[in-house]
Amino acid sequence: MYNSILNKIKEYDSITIFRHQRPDGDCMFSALALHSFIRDNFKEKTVKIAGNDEYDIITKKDRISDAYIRRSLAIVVDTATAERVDDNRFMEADFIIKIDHHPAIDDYGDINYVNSKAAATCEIMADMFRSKEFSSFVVSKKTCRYLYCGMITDTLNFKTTNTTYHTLDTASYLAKTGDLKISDLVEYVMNVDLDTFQKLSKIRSYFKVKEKFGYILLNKKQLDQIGIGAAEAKSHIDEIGNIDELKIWAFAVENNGMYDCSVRSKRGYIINAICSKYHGGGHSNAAAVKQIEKSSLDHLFSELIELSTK
Ligand SMILES: [Mn+2]
Repeated sequence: MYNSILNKIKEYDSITIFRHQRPDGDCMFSALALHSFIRDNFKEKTVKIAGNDEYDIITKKDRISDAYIRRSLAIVVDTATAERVDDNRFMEADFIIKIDHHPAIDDYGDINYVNSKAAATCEIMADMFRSKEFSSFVVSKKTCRYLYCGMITDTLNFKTTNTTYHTLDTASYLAKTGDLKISDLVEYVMNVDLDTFQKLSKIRSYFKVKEKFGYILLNKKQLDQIGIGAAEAKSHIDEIGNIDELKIWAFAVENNGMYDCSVRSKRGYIINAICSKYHGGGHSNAAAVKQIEKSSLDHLFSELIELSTK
């Protein structure tokens, strides 16, 4: 696998890195890490990052012509399905490599490097960079920093259910190789500003509990009153993620007259199967659905409430 990926990177002069819509930290930082790795080791190649949606603390998007993409090797990171890719021109690339840690429901790559046991795409990418096959290449401090930042965003600083010995071993490798200032990086990706903190206080006042299921549901009017966008509000689901009594929790927002909802759960409470009934998906303990009717959202919540009692 590593050799076939490496050979493709060697083969192409033009590389385009793609990521998913509304990128999170793991997605953004794995794209940046790959970009920096290719820059450091293949100076004669051009490498660009596609995608229009921004990630709040750091973003990079290049203007890329159709012709460039057609002659490119496309490497798509952290994206489970083809329809989630931010910029569907990736399908026109000459060759496609998928690198991801979501359950493999869509093998849209010509090479699919998927490890759903990894806590983050950055963890997989670090595996590749430290492999025997890649051993003659430089893994710079900057690359290590990006990978570490991606890992802490997806694992909430190493506390999600998918954090393993291997996750920490990878983090340790990155900390050593990159000479990382760990607390500075945690501050950089995890701190919130005062305005956000005050909005979060208002958001928390909408928190409700049914059985062992806790949720926040905000309609358009409530979002406007708080002064926060639907996607941004929902990204704060981890605010309700540390409650002893709860097995499952969700954050739903009205968005264009429909509802988007993120769901999280404790180990043993498998939620992606339920979310997939509503055309959503994700990991066993972190999943989401998008653009469903209020009545479907009510059904989803009933299923989650029932599961939470088991
Ligand atoms: Mn991820």
